[in-house]
Amino acid sequence: MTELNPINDAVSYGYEGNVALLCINNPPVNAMGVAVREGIMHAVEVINDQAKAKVIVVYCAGRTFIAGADIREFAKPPMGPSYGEALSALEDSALPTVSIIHGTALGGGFETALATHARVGISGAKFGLPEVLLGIIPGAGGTQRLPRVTSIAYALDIALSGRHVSVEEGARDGAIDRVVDSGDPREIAIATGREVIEGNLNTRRTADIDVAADDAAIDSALSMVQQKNPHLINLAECAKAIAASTLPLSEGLEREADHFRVCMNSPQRSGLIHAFFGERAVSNVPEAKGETRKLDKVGVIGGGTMGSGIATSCLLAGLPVRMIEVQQEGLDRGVTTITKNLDGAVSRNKMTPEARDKALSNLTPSLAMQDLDDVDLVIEAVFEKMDIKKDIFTKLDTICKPGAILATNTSYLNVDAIAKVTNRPQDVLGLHFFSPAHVMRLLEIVQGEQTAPDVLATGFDLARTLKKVGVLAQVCDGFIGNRILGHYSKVASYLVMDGATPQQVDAALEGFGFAMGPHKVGDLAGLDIGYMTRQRRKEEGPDPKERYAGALADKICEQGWYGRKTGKGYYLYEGGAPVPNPEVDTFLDEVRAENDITPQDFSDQDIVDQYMTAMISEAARVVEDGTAKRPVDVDMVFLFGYGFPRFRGGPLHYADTIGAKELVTRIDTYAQEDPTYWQVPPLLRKMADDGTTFADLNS
Ligand code: 3H9
Repeated sequence: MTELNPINDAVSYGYEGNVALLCINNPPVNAMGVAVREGIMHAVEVINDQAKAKVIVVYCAGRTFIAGADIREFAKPPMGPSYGEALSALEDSALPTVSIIHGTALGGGFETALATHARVGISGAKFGLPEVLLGIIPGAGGTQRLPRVTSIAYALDIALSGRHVSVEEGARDGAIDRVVDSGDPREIAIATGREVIEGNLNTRRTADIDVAADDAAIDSALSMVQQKNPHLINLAECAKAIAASTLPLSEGLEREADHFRVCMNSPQRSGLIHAFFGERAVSNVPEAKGETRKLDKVGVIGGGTMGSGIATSCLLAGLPVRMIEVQQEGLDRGVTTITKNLDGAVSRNKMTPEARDKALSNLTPSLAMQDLDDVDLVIEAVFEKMDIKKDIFTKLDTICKPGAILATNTSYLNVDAIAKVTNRPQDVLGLHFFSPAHVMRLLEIVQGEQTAPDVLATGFDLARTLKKVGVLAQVCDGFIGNRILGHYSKVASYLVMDGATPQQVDAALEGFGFAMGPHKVGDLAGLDIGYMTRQRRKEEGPDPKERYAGALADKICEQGWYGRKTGKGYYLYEGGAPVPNPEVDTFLDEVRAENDITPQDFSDQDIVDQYMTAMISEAARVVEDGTAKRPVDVDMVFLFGYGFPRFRGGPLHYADTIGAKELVTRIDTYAQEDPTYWQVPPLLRKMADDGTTFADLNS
């Protein structure tokens, strides 16, 4: 095999007869950083100058073709040649250029392929323009060159969805010129080069292709993005850039650059990129690494919504599940729910009917807890009552084999108190799933006082197996997410008691970007859960100085109205869209009268500011006392478990956009009305004093 000559650390070139090879090798994903851009430019120049070849074939080493621009460079000042300069070198090369796609050619990677004169995909490879998912648009010619080789309508579909497309589909639509069977990218590069020389594969400059205008497709894309994602500015910018592809390429590229700049400068870009790296950062902790225990068979205790969702999630990942219930009726209900969940996956084309049948054959329902004697992991998902949980863990301690991991899915209760009833507290941890557990991607991995390191690492291993985002949390009432929720949800109640309506609070927060306001979420989750928690806290003796937030919700629950499942809550559910429940107004009048409250006016901005400041305050305390390891862990909990708008990056990323000083000023102002609830977290005060940010604490 001919040795390649390095241009720099990332790019090398060489010859196989008349075929010039241009190899990119920039692990792990061949991101197109400055060295790759520089290397491509120089290699194309050298190969053309040496005049030894008849074609240049670009391929990548490692697991994938170029997976995109190096996103980490976005935060730095521009360096080296631009993307446009590097890609023009390939497009304007006198020798024909061809790219060989394996793995995933994404963003700037696919744009590189579009700038070459032909594209060959290795079967199984994917391509796409996922830039919109990062808050930007394709900025290296993708909006101009993809319509040239396909059409405006197709380019809109690919660039606005960000979806990964099989090269087989691309070959049908013109994005890919040829698909070849699997093989080594270098061998395929050599064979493809020879095909070009022999005239068996046509090449042509993408820039020379004209684009047919399609105003109808552009108009419909613009109205679709406005309707579906009104918050995201980059989608419309992307559609407008694609509309410019009917211009000569150089003019179209200028338009693309203008639209790209708008997005690069937007806080949405920073929020979405924080989310991209944050999703990966949460498992980049020592606790997630190291030895793990075997995880071949799982037991789930409880066939309710939660237990069935957890079991579904495990079955979807190919894990055999033994599900335990105390009565046949509950067990049957659990099996029915799991079957429905899996049927739903089939109808959404997420799995085949055969895969569903195989998953169901992996489920063993049982009424005997003794049947958990051979599982590697048990996840208890029963009623939130400490006595019941203690009883179950006492039994598990005698039933389960040595080394089996015993997990509780409790949302609030003390994992250490549960672990203490066993003789193996080192094998116990919390695995807190979010409902519906087979859909929601968050898994809080709760470390008990005595949880063994390999048990914790196995928790992260489970998250990976279930394709979830595992976040480490320490024991406290509610862990990371529910503890913060418990704090800021009071503000939603105070705002309503003090003059806003539940609908106004919901609308203001939906305007901020939440898919649903807190009252709609409460109705959906079931108001009885919060009611029970408040009753429990009343028994434990609440802080007498703290203003009671549950007065209105209690009145609603006392009617037996628990939200959607009973047809009534803050809203009425009588088919169609929810409408405000008029009786809530009466309860609200009563609550205000009982508490001597004169209602005031709140603007939507007041509502968002108070709600977000409360969320950030408790989140700061959670970071300060170590319940969450870093601010980014809190952010990911909220993105993946609580419907926090992804484009805002998470509560603490958002906090940095406001600044600690302003947050402290706000809290001090709110505290004039209610000094018990509104207190400046010491961490926030310190950050305001020394001018630091939550981002500083992540690094
Ligand atoms: C773009 O191209 C803009 C252009 O239009 C030009 C504008 C001028 N940069 O996900 P993984 C890291 S925008 C830097 O775990 P997988 C990642 O953080 C870009 N780093 O692997 C991780 O690091 P660590 C458009 C990147 O096999 C490691 O690589 N492209 C980048 O599960 C492994 O990643 C995209 O949006 C990057 N672009 O999935 C594609 N990508 O080990 C983004 C990854 O330290 N990437 N890293 O945690 C992906 O979707 C997935 O990484 C991919 C591999 C599917 C490629």
